[in-house]
Amino acid sequence: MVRKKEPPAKRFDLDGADVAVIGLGASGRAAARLALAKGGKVYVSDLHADAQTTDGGAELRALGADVEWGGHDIERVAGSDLVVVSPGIPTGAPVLRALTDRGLGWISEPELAVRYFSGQLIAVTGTNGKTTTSVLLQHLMASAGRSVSLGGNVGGGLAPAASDLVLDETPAEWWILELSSFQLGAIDTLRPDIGIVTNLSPDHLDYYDSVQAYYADKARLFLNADDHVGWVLPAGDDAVERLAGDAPGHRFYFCHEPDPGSQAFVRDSTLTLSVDGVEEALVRVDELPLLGRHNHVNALTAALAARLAGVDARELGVGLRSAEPLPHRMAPVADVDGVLWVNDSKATNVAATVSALQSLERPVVLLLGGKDKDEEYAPLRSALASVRAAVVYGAAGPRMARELDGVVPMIRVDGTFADAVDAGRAACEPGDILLLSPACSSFDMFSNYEERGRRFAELAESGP
Ligand code: UMA
Repeated sequence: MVRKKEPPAKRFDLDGADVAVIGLGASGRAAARLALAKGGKVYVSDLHADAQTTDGGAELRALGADVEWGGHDIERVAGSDLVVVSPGIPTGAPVLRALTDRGLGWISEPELAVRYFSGQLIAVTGTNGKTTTSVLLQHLMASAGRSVSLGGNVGGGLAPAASDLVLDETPAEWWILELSSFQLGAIDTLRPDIGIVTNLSPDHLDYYDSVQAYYADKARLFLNADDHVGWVLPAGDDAVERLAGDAPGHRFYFCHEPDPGSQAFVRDSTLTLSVDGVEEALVRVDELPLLGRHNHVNALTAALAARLAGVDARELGVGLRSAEPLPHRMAPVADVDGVLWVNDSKATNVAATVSALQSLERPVVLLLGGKDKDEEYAPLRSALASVRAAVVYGAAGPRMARELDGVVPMIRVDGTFADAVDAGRAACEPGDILLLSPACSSFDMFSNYEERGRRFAELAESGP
């Protein structure tokens, strides 16, 4: 359905070129491996020198890279033919400021990867639901027999960085890349054949100066748009429409309610597509193995994109019935004395928690807290109205307690994560859901949201 783009006019030859890679995380390591494989003379550096960093560095050294940890040689970086920057490095970091001051630019790792890919690209961005949508889309295409690989910002060990896909022995015909705003902020030639925006709301305000700056990076998805691109967008979302502006391409819309302008919706409790003006019923929502209304929307999004990629309605029905929930995203982890424990630790911002709460029909006791990312908590107020009790904990606890005062019975816990979970357990009645959907990142108590989610599941098993 979506026509293939013209081959790129410009080739990118790294043979003998000086390539600087900033950061020795998953992204930097993948970029360095790819640049080495393409004949580049690679210098990789990282500000830190912890064991994970030095182990990664040693691997790259063995492959022929020049590796430095504990700092960046700014002159060397500035003198390189190409600089590839890891997404977690703020543009205000001294090494990037030094490049900016010299009028020099850099690219992100997925931009490097797509320069060596001539197949069809599906790019997935948005504030929430990116990973669920991307993984489900891969499942729908793979189960329909398409040659497809998933990579990018996915994380959690579920998929590699984009550059690793280039080095696959048998390259896939289709790539699905999940792209964060940080990665999109430094693209240059990347142009999707199908581009998806799941939704848009404020996030990463600990990194960006303003919501506008975050949206501006997201908007770069549309940078190289042409008439061949199929855009998959939420219906009636003004912020997303502003992001897309007047970008060329065909727009297709998804929406939970049947909306006259949308091509994917729920009608009579059934996920339905209407791409060519003929309605195609895919699967009843109660047959979908993913919990919650927002997951129905993620499924509509993925199904619409797969349909544009040529998967037919029958194949989509089969794929949707065999989908599996992702870990840490509305994942039921235990049923303890009639209380369903649901791990939504990946909800690291307010919008994700609001959407989790809106998607559940049973009474909820909510665990809320973590590292404060300077987001406003007020948008939680109306969603909290239906909650039996909220336990607020962690570094964000005091501000949450202040900003949400009087909205919901609130239990303030100043102790450990286990203390917070115990308080939540005690507040539940049989039939309730104990929901970890904390609206904050985990870094005040854990190294990442996965560790937080695993701890929650362990506490369900171990009892009070
Ligand atoms: N560093 C420097 N100099 C600096 C600052 C940092 O060298 O001035 C170093 C750090 O010491 C660290 C590295 O740079 O070693 C930074 O790595 P990174 O934070 O970019 O992380 P990676 O391990 O490379 O993983 C990144 C994505 N992480 C982030 O965007 C924060 C991963 O997304 C992604 O899977 C991976 O690239 C491959 O594409 C994870 C994520 O949390 C899942 N993403 C955020 C999200 O989804 O909300 C955006």
